[in-house]
Amino acid sequence: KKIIIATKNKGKAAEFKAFFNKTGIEAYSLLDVNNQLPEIEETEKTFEGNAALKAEKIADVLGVPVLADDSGLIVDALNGEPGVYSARYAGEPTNDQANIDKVLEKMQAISQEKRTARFICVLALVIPDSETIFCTGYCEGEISSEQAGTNGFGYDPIFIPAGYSITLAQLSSKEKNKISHRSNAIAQLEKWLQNI
Ligand code: ITT
Repeated sequence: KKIIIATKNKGKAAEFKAFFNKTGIEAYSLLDVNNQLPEIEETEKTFEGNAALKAEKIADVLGVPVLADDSGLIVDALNGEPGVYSARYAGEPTNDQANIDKVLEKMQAISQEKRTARFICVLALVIPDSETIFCTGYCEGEISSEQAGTNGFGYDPIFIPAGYSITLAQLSSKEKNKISHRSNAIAQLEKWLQNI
């Protein structure tokens, strides 16, 4: 059994591999596949739309089961920003440090109790000749006043999960994977994976 994870994001790929390692399914990301694959522009305005777009385009070309992840950070005090634009909040190509700096700067004047935020992960699973399956996971927390930690990727250094006093980037990957939006979404997907 084999699945392609339609991502070029190293951090995501590592988290999916850690999960699929525990199953009988071999997982490859787009960083491992060297076929001529289409460049996918994320043109949709929803996480579901972009996840479906990524999974369906790659499945069309490869004809095998494909899983795509569209995820992001939703900050209440920023009216839901960076949201679907999380990867390119400070411009393209993705620059995690510039994205972090932009969030911290915009939130400079906001007190700690108003810094609530959540990560969302929407997964789209395409198995050839069946309908696309969607699962959504969340991780609640707040934005720290300063960045801390070097583990993980993206906004992990400024996200303190609810019930913790350190950032996701200060947790081990094992600890992050117990509580993350991605592992929450993957848990809901598990029952569908037997159809692969
Ligand atoms: P692919 O489309 O190739 O999968 P991407 O990075 O462009 O990679 P998204 O469009 O889904 O993926 O953007 C997600 C962004 O949200 C990502 O670049 C991070 O900045 C942020 N993000 C998502 N999950 C995260 C996590 O677990 N920890 C920290 N930041 C995360």
